[in-house]
Amino acid sequence: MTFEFTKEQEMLLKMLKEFSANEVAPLADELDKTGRFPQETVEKMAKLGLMGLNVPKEYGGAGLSDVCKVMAISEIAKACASTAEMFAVHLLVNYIITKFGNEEQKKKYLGMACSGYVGAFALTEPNAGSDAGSLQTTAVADGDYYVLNGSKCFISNLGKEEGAYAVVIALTDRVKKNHGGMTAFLVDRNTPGFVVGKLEEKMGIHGASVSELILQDCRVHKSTILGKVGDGFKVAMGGLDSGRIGIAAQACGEAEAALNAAVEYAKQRVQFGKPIADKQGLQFYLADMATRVEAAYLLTYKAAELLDNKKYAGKNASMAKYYASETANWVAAKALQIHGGYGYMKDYAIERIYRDARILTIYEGTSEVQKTVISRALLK
Ligand code: COS
Repeated sequence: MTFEFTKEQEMLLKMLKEFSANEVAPLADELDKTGRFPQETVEKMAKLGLMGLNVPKEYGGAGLSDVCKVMAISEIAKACASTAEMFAVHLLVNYIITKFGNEEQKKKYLGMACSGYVGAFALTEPNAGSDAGSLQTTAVADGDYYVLNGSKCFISNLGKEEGAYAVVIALTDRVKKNHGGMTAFLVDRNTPGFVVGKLEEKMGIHGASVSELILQDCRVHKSTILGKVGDGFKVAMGGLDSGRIGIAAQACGEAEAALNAAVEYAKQRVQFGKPIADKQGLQFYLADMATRVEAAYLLTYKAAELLDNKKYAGKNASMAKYYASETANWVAAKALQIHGGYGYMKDYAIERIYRDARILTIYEGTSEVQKTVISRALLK
């Protein structure tokens, strides 16, 4: 184990910091206010190779590790949570296609991913959130085709125009139902019957597109199956082992942004004749915040390294996601407190960071689901 980045990773970090500062941060406030999707950023990220960061080189990607993924998502998240959310979900879909896709699927979809076509992951349904095993969308075989019917909700990276393809989990066997009866499909957005429904209005991450997906007699060829028939739950859960590390990285970046904002504010805000940073009570807040941020990063990098070394990473991914997302919320709340009344106003970035952080303990598995995964791994 090493706590140092390699020379190549240091170069990547430098590029990421410049890109985040020059291209991502300047849009954060505007995306929050307008709720528009940052398409121009996606295109710039594709040119830099970021949209294919975790795609193997033979499919046109950068072929970088999960550790590099953590670096990339957290750097973007420091500048803009909405952009980081788009990126984290896109890299999750890349991971699923790389791990479970056949040659033809990899060539087509990973190629699209690298050139900036954003991917979506459609698991959640109105009655299947934490209990992902109870989904009801069906895929009925009809010769060489399957006909998909059902409705998915809260699907990230699916919006008015964005979201070119989605990994859709559906029931192919209603008798086996639950886990063994599910299959994953890789569905093009332009397939008839693939209908993007209501675009959600959210508390935070306004620039990230989150929509309903309605499948109405959506007929897909059997060649769209990802992995094997009946493996859908494993595809989803296996994908989330990596996806949760991505959200943990996003949480680390957002937590660090909140900490940095608090440090800056505490140094320049004068009360009782001195900067408020002189108050020991406040210094102790900052010390606790910084310690938790550091711990969140270490957990996240550890989980990523396990995945890179092809070891079981599910428990550590859940630990990282649980701790980092709770930390981002705790640190953002403390940072807002340090800003006092100004922190509650939209003039300061901490107001947005605080709202953006709230989703982190919920999506890609709530904190309670992460604790279930961790405790099951301990007790099995
Ligand atoms: N990788 C591969 N397979 C896995 C797996 C993983 N990480 N996790 C579970 N499985 C397999 C299990 O081994 C089991 O296989 P067998 O039936 O062959 O034994 C099967 O999947 C069912 O697992 P389990 O019994 O743990 O399923 P549960 O229904 O109890 O669900 C939780 C477990 C709650 C952990 C799961 O439903 C979950 O993660 N829910 C949250 C979903 C989520 O994150 N949604 C967000 C979507 S993106 S915003």
